[in-house]
Amino acid sequence: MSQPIDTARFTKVLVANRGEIACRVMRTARHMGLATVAVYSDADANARHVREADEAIRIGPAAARESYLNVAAVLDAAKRSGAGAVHPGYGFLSENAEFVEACAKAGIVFIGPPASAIAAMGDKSAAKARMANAGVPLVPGYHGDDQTDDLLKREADAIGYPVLLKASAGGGGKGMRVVEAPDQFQAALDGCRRESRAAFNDDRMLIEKYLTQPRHVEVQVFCDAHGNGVYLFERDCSVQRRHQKVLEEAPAPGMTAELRREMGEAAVRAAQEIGYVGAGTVEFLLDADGRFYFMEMNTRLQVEHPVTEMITGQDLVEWQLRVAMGEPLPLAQNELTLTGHSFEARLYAEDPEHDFLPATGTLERFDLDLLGAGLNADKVRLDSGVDSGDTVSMHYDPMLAKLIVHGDDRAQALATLNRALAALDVQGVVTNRGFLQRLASHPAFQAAELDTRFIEHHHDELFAAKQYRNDDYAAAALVALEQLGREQDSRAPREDASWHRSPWNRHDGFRLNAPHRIRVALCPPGEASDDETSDSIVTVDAQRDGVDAPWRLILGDTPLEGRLARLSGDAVAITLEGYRKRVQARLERTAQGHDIVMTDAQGETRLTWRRLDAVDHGHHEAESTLTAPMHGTVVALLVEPGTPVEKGMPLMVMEAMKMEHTLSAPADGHVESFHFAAGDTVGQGDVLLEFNVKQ
Ligand code: MV4
Repeated sequence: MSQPIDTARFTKVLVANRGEIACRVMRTARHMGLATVAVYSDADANARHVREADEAIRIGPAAARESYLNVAAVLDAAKRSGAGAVHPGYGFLSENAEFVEACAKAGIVFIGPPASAIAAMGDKSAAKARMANAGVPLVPGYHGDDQTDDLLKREADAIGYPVLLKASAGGGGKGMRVVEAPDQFQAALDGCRRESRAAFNDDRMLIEKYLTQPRHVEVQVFCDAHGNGVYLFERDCSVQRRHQKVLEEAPAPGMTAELRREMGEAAVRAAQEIGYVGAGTVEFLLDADGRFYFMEMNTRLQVEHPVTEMITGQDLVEWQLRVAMGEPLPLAQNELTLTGHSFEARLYAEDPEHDFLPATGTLERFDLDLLGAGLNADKVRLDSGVDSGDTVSMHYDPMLAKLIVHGDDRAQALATLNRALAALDVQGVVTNRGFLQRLASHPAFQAAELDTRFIEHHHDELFAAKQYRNDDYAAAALVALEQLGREQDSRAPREDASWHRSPWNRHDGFRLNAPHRIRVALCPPGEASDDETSDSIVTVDAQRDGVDAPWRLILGDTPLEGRLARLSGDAVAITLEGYRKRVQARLERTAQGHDIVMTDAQGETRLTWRRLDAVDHGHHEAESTLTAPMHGTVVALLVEPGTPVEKGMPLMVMEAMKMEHTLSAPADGHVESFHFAAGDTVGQGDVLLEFNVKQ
């Protein structure tokens, strides 16, 4: 069935969104040769989506209601820019039928379904009636117009308890109540009605049999304007927290080919029943017995669409743009294939230790060290709306980015996810990264024992305080020692006895000679105190005979021999008693002090540290030496020995790896002697000069 349609070719697309989805949509638009227009609120004037756009238009103040949700302002931006089409992303105006109609009136293509399809799914009761009509399985229940108390009670009794009361106007878990027994029905009905009147100005209810351990399995569908519809298989999104998805995967574990086809075909029938066009998701509850039931339809592209892209090798935003241009679907059902397995983990700026309170601040670092973690760039994707240096405000959803991975099978993909989570360097803003690692490495998750109460069910293990072992303290001590070795100013730690100030600063690659004996104190984050006798503090004594010698550590009374070798990026190899492990090691400044964060596929180990005492210098208390960290050439000597210099003043210039490095005074004092002259070649570890610190 083919009907003539206006080919609505457009060359410029406005993205009516922000964050990762705005960046993601623009990436595909660019690849397709389209010009991109971003919109921004005052809070986002320099946000990543604005930086990446060809053009960007201010649409109002920070508050979403006055900017990203403001139909008139977004439409005005589309007209001003001359964009032929608007992509709404998800959230904001993506399921706003009024906005869709306003676009049509202005002659602008809305990249999404017709307003009528959005409206058809907006009302749960009406939608259920239409789904029943299309032969889509429904949870046994009642979704009629008669809303008298008596009738609803009789229907609930007939369905059998427990039942679930849902607001007809609700969705996404809003306005739902479980009723366990008949004598609780009336009170629950009254409460639920009150809530939905307040939230939606509509108190119509529907009743369903309550499934106690369902999985959330949703089918990606796509329809074009020519009457074609396909499904791009399913995703399992059972791991949620308060109806907020956390981990998603495709395909859903345990699906048979037959169930996949039945669910897929039911989903396409659901979409075609309401005249759907574009990308949509039909959500099902999958019961433990393998039966599935329609839950709701999301009439937009979803956050978790990348897992479908990974297993199908298709770009769903490209499909959306092509369908919006009037083209037929790029592939037919029998041309779509499912390869391997994919996971998505959502990185939120929120604090799992404090009831997931949203976090704000400046992202000092935001990087994914693929190389250091030994990851294949084809198998890992980071969809992000932020970069290092960006600020995270409280105005919008706290999702920062999504980490998406692909593997040949579920186990391989999950191992890659854990490795990639460990390789993510995010500093300055508290995130749920550690929580994602605990989830993704949980034995029940690894065994695909999924249901919608997974987090609740495994709460104790997911939130248990980490148990620290001797090896954790020793490894952290080695990271601290390496950092101290790079440090310029040997006196800073002694002056700075508090946990709150930086015991180091990074200037260039030159290091002060490692002192003969160092003590560091380590403790779990949040337990830092100035009381050195506190039980939670472990002190480590460290000594070595030279830069190439191993560290001899004493932890409490346990002696250990250890080494640290830097690999690439944040990757280091830590060897303890001949047992070598590769981890990502970072130093983070936190509110409590300075943390050493070591991540590997098993999760995150975080210890707050400080240096306890300084150096045993023998007779030359205040004398230091500066050594070359690598092979190079001396370019110039900048001061006369004996001339007083202030801390930070340049003393010497060296060239190494085709770069000039300036070596500066570690403290107020003077150069006692230089060991080399301009033009000399120096080797790694050579003492370059003796420095006398002013007392
Ligand atoms: C249910 C259900 C059990 N039985 N319906 C939650 C969101 C909304 N779209 C529907 N939801 C549910 N409906 C019946 N008949 C359990 C849920 C549910 C849920 C569903 C998917 C993912 C997470 C969930 C968490 C709690 C409850």
